[in-house]
Amino acid sequence: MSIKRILFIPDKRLKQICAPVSSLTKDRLQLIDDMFETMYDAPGIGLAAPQVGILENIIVMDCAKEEDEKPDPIAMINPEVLWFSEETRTYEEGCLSIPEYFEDVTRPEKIKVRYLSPQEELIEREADGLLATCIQHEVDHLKGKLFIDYLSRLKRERITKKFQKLAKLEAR
Ligand code: K1U
Ligand code: ZN
Repeated sequence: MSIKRILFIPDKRLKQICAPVSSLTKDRLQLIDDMFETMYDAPGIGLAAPQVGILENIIVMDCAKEEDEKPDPIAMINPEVLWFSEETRTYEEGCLSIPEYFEDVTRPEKIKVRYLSPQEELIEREADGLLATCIQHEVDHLKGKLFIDYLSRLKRERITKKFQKLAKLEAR
């Protein structure tokens, strides 16, 4: 297993549309293990493959946040959100590709998602609360969409400029 480098905005790979996974090879199963290790190390509650530079439809998450909660690792391959509830929920989201920046985002409270598990089972399940928020955040990553795309243009431009400056300093 290995910890991968997480890409930060304005890396162009974070704005690309990812490709469906056609087969679960040994390399892809290894990637899933590495994504879990990278997510737990960060730490975070989710991670999408493009955040580690792989433009494929793979996400991992573990929304068991409390110390006394049992870990609940979930990997989804080719996830598709089939249904969104009308009720919404607002949560202060963060993103490992935009470190130390948090803002409220309102999304559907409940969803139904279909995906392939690493064991190649086709799974359909409903999710609510933090898990539903996290799945939507991660599925957005696969479409090149970031949580800052839900914010006002002013807020989005401000945070993007900050990270553009940091990237320029690092490239020197
Ligand atoms: O996809 C990512 O960038 C990971 C992101 C997932 C996420 C957070 C909040 C709402 C929806 C999706 C994170 O994990 S940011 C870090 C974070 O939220 C966290 C870190 C440590 C403990 C608890 C939460
Ligand atoms: Zn994110």
